[in-house]
Amino acid sequence: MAEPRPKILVVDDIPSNIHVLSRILRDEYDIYFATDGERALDLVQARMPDLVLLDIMMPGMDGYEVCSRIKADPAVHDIPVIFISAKSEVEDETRGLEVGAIDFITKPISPPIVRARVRNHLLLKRQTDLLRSLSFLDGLTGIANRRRFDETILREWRRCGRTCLPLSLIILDVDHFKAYNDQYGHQAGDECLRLVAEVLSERARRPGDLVARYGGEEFVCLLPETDRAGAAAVAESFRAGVAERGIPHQQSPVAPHVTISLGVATTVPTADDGHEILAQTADRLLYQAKRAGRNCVQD
Ligand code: GH3
Ligand code: MG
Ligand code: MG
Ligand code: MG
Repeated sequence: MAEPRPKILVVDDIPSNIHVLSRILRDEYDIYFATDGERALDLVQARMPDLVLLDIMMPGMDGYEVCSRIKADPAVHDIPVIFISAKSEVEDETRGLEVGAIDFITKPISPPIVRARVRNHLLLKRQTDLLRSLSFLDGLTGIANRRRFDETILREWRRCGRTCLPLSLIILDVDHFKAYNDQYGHQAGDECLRLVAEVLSERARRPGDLVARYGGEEFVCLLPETDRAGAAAVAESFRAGVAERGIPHQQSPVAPHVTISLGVATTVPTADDGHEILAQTADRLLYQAKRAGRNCVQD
């Protein structure tokens, strides 16, 4: 699939300046424009451009203020801003870079330089985005990693606390996985973990559900706005799904195929508790599931 064309927001109070920049860039990029700061901030939120070309001197909110506000908002602060301004003193450029711009181009502009700088910054942005997304993925299974989970549970704990809705957590662990590795080898063990991750991902389908590798052969599933019965049903579906996958495990005393044990915790977050209570409870119930003979859910 072809990559979508990058989106560039051009902000300048003088329409002819916007026109010039648009002519230089429109063959390669989708151009949006705004003639004042307020409108620019609205468009940044609504269009999520890949880059902003920003004038400084504008009536009302000036470019420095627009840039500061973009950089103060975590939802959009990664969008690179390049100032394009007739202001050319050292102090102007310094201030622009200090409020968070990635570059500073002085008017009158040179079209090839604008094109080249825009291209370079977009390339850098794409590489940064790619690295960030990889930093949240587990290298073995391709699902979310512990870092993504830690970040998400913090956010969901606060959000469900505000809305007084239950938050559920499933922790699960592959049964007798040491014996599996010993019998089939470490590579087959890795493949087994990939298959388990696949089953879990197929079965946690609500938007907002997060399946992650917690470490080793343990996985977690965070279920926002899900009560105890709902979470227990998802856990049972995980258990059945892994068993039905029928991954042979001859050494397992539980069944001739790979099985998992699961603990499920549900709570409506309060300000008094930390989110750790969820993992502690789910972990304790997982341990009980192991003691109860494995291949089962405890909630
Ligand atoms: P239980 O049913 O009580 O969970 O027994 P178990 O054998 O699964 O538990 P134990 O904690 O003793 O063993 C976990 C094993 O998981 C040991 C470790 O080598 C293996 N393991 C952890 N991470 C990986 C991995 O990324 N790949 C592979 N192949 N094995 C892993
Ligand atoms: Mg101006
Ligand atoms: Mg384990
Ligand atoms: Mg295990």
